[in-house]
Order: sequence, then C-alpha cells, then structure tokens
Amino acid sequence: MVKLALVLGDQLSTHVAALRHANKEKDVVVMAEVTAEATYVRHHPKKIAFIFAAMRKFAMRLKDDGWTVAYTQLDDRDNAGSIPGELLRQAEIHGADEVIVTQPGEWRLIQALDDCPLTIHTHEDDRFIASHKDFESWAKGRKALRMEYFYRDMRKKTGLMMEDGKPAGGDWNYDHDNRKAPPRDVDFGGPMQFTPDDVVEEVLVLVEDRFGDNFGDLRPFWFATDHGQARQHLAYWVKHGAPQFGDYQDAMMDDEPFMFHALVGAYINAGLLDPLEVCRAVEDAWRAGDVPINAAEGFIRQVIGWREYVRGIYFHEGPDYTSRNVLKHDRDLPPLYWGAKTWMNCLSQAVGQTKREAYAHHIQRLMVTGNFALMAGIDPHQVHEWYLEVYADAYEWVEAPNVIGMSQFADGGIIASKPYISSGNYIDKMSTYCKGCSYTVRDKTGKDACPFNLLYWHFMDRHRDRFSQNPRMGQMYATWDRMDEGKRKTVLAEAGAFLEKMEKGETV
Ligand code: FAD
Ligand code: DLZ
Ligand code: SF4
Repeated sequence: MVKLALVLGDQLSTHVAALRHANKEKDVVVMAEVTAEATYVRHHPKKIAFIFAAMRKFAMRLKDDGWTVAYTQLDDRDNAGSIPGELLRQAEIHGADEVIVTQPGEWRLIQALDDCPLTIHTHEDDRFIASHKDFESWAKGRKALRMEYFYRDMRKKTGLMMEDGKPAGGDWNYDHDNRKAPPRDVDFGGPMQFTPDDVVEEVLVLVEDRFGDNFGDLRPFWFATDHGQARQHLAYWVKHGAPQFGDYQDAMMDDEPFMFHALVGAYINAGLLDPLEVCRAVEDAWRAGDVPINAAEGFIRQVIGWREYVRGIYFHEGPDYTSRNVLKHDRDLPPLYWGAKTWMNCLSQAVGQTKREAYAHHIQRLMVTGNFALMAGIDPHQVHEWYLEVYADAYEWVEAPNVIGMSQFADGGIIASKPYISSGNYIDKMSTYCKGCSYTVRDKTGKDACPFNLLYWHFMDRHRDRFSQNPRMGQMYATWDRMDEGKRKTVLAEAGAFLEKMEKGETV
C-alpha cells in the first residue's frame, strides 16, 4: 500500500530519514506550507519567505529526481492548515494510512504527530553527528554536562582536525586567540547575496500579503534558497571570510551586521547544507594553509560541538524546558526589542540589524540582547519566543537551549556554569558601539551612566543567595562588597529607577 513520506520545512535534504525509508516508485512525499507552522510564533517575514522558497525549490528537485510530491501552498483552497491536517487530507487523496516521518525538531510538533490518527513511523533525524543514544550515553552519570568534553568526543568521532588520534596543533581549543577587538574595517564582501528568481518572488508577494505586519523587513531578500546557492555561499565565505573568522569572532561594529561570520546557520538547520560538509570545507582550507588554526578549530567547534550539544540538551531535558525560570524573572520584554527607540546604541544596533536581516551573530545575541534581558529580569519565556521569532536560523531544538540555558540561566545552570552577564566594559572592549551611544560607558552612576553598569550590580545583588558561592563569581561579589555603602545604594537606586522607567514604557 502507498505510504506518505513527510518532509518538513527544515528537513530539506535528499538523504533525510523519511526519504531514505520511502519507496520512490510508489510512495508520495508530502510537503505543506501551513498556517500552524507559519504562525505558532510571529516569525520574521524573511524567515518565512526563506523556508517557503526553499521548500518549493526542494519539491521541484524531488520531482525532477522521480519522486511523486504532493505539495500544498499556503494559499491553496483546500489547505488543511496544519501538518497533521495535511497528512490526513493527503492520506485520503492517495489511499494511504501510514506515514514515514523524520522526527521533528520541536516537542510541539512531535506531540501533534503523536496525536494524529494515522499510523506514523518516526525515524530519528540522523543529519546530526551525535544520535540521541550517543548523547544519552555521554550524559549518563555525569555531574555536569559541559560542552567542552562532549566536543572532544565529536572531534574523535568525526576525525576533524585530528592527527594520530590527537588534536591538530596540540590543543583542543584555540579560543584564547579568538577575542580580538574590532578591526578598523571589515574587508570581507560577504555574505554572498542572491537576486530573487521567479519562485522566490512569488513567495515574497505571498509573505508580504500574509505576514507583512510581523516584525522584520522582508526586502531586500537575498538569501540562498537551494542547495546549489548555499554551496556557492559557503565556498565564498571559506575563501574570503573564514581566514579572519576566528580573530574577530566576538567583535561587534556599528553598521557591520555580519563581520566575518559564515551565515550558514539558517542553511544548515533547514537542510540546504550538511554540517559535516561545511566542516570539511573549513578543514580543507586549513590544511591548504588558507585558514589559520584558531579560525578553523573555532568554527568546527561551533558546529560539531555547540550545535550538536544544544540539540542533545533539548531532547535530554524534555518538553518542559522552555517554561523553566529558576531566577523567577517576570518583567515583560520591553518595546525596544521590537524596534522602539532606545538610547542604548548596542541594543539599537543589534535589534536594528535583526529587523533588517533576521540575523545577529553569536556575541550580539549573547552579550547584547541576551545580557540585557537577563540583567533586567525579563521573563525568559518571552525572551525565548522573541529569539524563536526573529532569527532565520531559529528552531526550538537549537534556539531554546541557547536562550533558556546559555543566555538566561533559566535552567539553573545545565548549560552555563555561571550567568553570561557583563557591564558596559565588555561591550566597549569588543565593539564600536559605546562611542556612538547617548550613555557613557565609563560612568558607573549618574544620569549618563551606562545601564549595563547599573543592571550588572542589580542582578548580582538580587541573586546573591544563588550565586555568591559560585567559585567563578566570588571575585565579583568581593568587589561589590568592598564598594562604599553609599555608592552601592546609589547604584541599586539608579538601576531600580531605570527598570521602573522601562516598565512604564518610557524610552530608555
Ligand atoms: P557562525 O558564527 O559563523 O558559526 C558557525 C555555525 O556554528 C553556526 O551557523 C551554527 O550552526 C553553529 N553554532 C555556533 N554557535 C552555536 C550555538 N551556540 N548553538 C548552536 N549552533 C551554534 N543558533 C541557531 O542556529 N539557531 C538559533 O535559534 C540560535 N539562537 C541563539 C540564541 C542565543 C541567545 C544565542 C546566544 C545563540 C543562538 N544561536 C542560535 C547560536 C549562534 O548565535 C548562531 O548559530 C549563529 O549566530 C549563526 O550565525 P552564523 O551562521 O553566521 O554562525
Ligand atoms: C518554521 C516553519 C514555517 C514558518 N513554516 C513551515 C511550513 O509551512 N511547513 C513546514 O513543513 N515547516 C515549516 N516550518 C518549519 C517547522 O516549524 C519545523 O519543522 C518545526 O518547527 C520543527 O523544527
Ligand atoms: Fe551599550 Fe552602555 Fe555601550 Fe551604550 S554605553 S553602547 S548602553 S554598553
């Protein structure tokens, strides 16, 4: 009997498990643009357009390869509106009652498929290096699930940058070379940008019409939307961007949204690039002497280390992960995250480029938008939804551990051994933002004082019970305690006034 093979919008790989387990001669591939997926959060229009365009092109490719594909567009009259609804409709049309599925990357959709009355055969998504079983056996019996040790196993497993069973160059990690302050200018002309073709243009018109009110600029739209374009983009970055990726990985500059970053997250996560293919391209460039070891190792660590590790944590921790809030933060996300005016140049830059490009790089996400939300005590679930909405590479399996865990410490320290907070000093060192800011980064108190300076101590003070015994924070508590009592009172009062102003919706 004919079976359906489901391919979701982030499963656009020819070797995805559902396709490998289906029979090209008689089974039907189901792909569907559905309201449920497009609206469970208000995704950035660029993200929706990217996914729909890539889905349409992938469906064409599968048809060219000889598959029968039942593709439903968002505005098709009979569109059932959800993935299970579309499966039921296609099952009826094709006389099928079994569906082959690659496990989705969100508990929400896993649950929805579990509730579907058809017979569902779910296969693990094996486009990852570590299977669920691999992660579980690594995690078993460990007191702390730290990424660094997991990463070493991934290096051994893949053989990436390994020489005679040892890490190339002698060290596992070259991050000490990856923290340079911003360069004078960014001489990398990337990322590669693609002019919309007819397929993309049709999607842009649809998205403009249906999701034009969502936060974010749809045009200009320049993303790669098929495997060939994504590979061209990768090759261009490896040649021109990767050599300086390591040095300036943490640096941030006004009006430089991309720096030397690879912008491959959206493509890898949707299936347009394979993580190992990407890493091998970087490894080859390093072996050829074109990319220095700190850049190559740093990049490969992000992909086979962090990316695999956060996925492991998401499935290890279970469906309640996104509602954790150990610090009991409950403030609303302020309007500045949706582009309202702010005097803080760092936030204005990070949010502004997020609106334009559906992109910010790691340090902007962690040390600007994330750092501020954490110190200001914003409800982590609202922070989580914001990140899931605004970035083109955001799917819950990767976004939630980064936000709930790494950035907001809402999981109590499963991912981070201490909260990622910093005063304005760090941002000043790593960016050009403070020079053009209305606040003064050197001022610790007073009307021009950088809010990061005030909120840093406010956070430390209000969470003293939890963190004062943390060996990595003792020094900072000692500094706080040494401060003159009057000054401490002023800092806390000014931080409180700032938060009150923010809560009232005034421009901060
Ligand atoms: P590069 O800086 O060039 O890095 C290369 C690749 O390494 C990335 O494409 C990605 O595949 C991988 N990578 C790097 N860091 C991480 C990480 N911490 N977790 C997982 N993969 C990583 N990444 C997402 O893919 N989706 C998200 O929704 C997402 N949300 C984040 C939220 C917060 C608060 C933080 C701090 C990080 C988040 N990240 C997320 C991780 C990281 O910021 C992005 O992967 C990266 O910025 C994507 O841009 P790039 O492709 O230019 O990456
Ligand atoms: C993100 C997304 C969007 C916006 N739209 C669709 C869609 O219409 N159809 C589809 O199959 N997938 C879409 N996706 C990706 C899914 O939300 C994603 O597969 C799940 O969140 C699991 O990661
Ligand atoms: Fe951000 Fe403070 Fe620097 Fe302004 S002074 S850009 S608020 S860190």
